Amino acid sequence: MNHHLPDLTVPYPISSHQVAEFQQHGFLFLSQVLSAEELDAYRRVIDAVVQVRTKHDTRTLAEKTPYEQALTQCGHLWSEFQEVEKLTCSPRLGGIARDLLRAEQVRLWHDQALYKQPGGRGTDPHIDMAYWPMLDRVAGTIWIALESVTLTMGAMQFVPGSHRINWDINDFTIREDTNLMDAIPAAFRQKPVGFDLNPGDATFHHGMTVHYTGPNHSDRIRKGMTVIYYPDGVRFNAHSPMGDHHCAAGTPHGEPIRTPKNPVIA
Ligand SMILES: O=C(O)CCC(=O)C(=O)O
Repeated sequence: MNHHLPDLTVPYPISSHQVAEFQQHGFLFLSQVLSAEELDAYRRVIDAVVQVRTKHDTRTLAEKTPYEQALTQCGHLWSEFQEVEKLTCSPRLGGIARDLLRAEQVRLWHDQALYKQPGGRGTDPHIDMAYWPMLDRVAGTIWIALESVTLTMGAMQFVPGSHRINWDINDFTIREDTNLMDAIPAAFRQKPVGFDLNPGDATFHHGMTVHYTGPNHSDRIRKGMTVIYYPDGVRFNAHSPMGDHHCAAGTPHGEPIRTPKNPVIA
């Protein structure tokens, strides 16, 4: 790969109104985080690295596991591909996370490209924090549409205010329970909200927000690129079922997660 890649140093401005909206609902729509030119350059990069990661997998959709039928997941791309590092570790994306999470500084948890094949299953309702061994439940994900992503092809949907539900995130069933929507306490049952995204549009959601997608009813791959950030100082939970997560390797219980895999981004 030898693409010319735009620098993403110019900040994406976040207003105090947007911060308040994110804090209230647990997610936010962000129009044109990447310009058409920027998006085009990085979409080529992500397409290429997903191809590298998946080229030996010749299975049909039907032959894949139920999880894989929902998502082709290629994670931790930034540490393997310098071109992706320019996106994942960019001040622009990190700055959005820092501002919305009201952090002094944010660190990287990890990135992942999430492609949903034509006919692919919906992504089951879940909360991300159940997959991360963090004592402090503050982190968020930016989800960038690499092409047009409509609700009928599996755009993200969020339950407003659900980030305030006090789940026992160390309970295994929170991760495995595909009926998480039914487990939402009555006081938090709100109609999910989703967005049709143009290329370069994004959403940002809190790690405690319940979210999911419908199936990909289109004949095109639904292409999303995601990056997870957390405020510097968030501490490691060694007692989490995810306590062996390699992104926190070597961190003692209760200490801030600051490994070489978690550079300060913004
Ligand atoms: O892309 C998807 O379908 C799911 C993504 C997701 O759950 C996330 O980024 O937290």
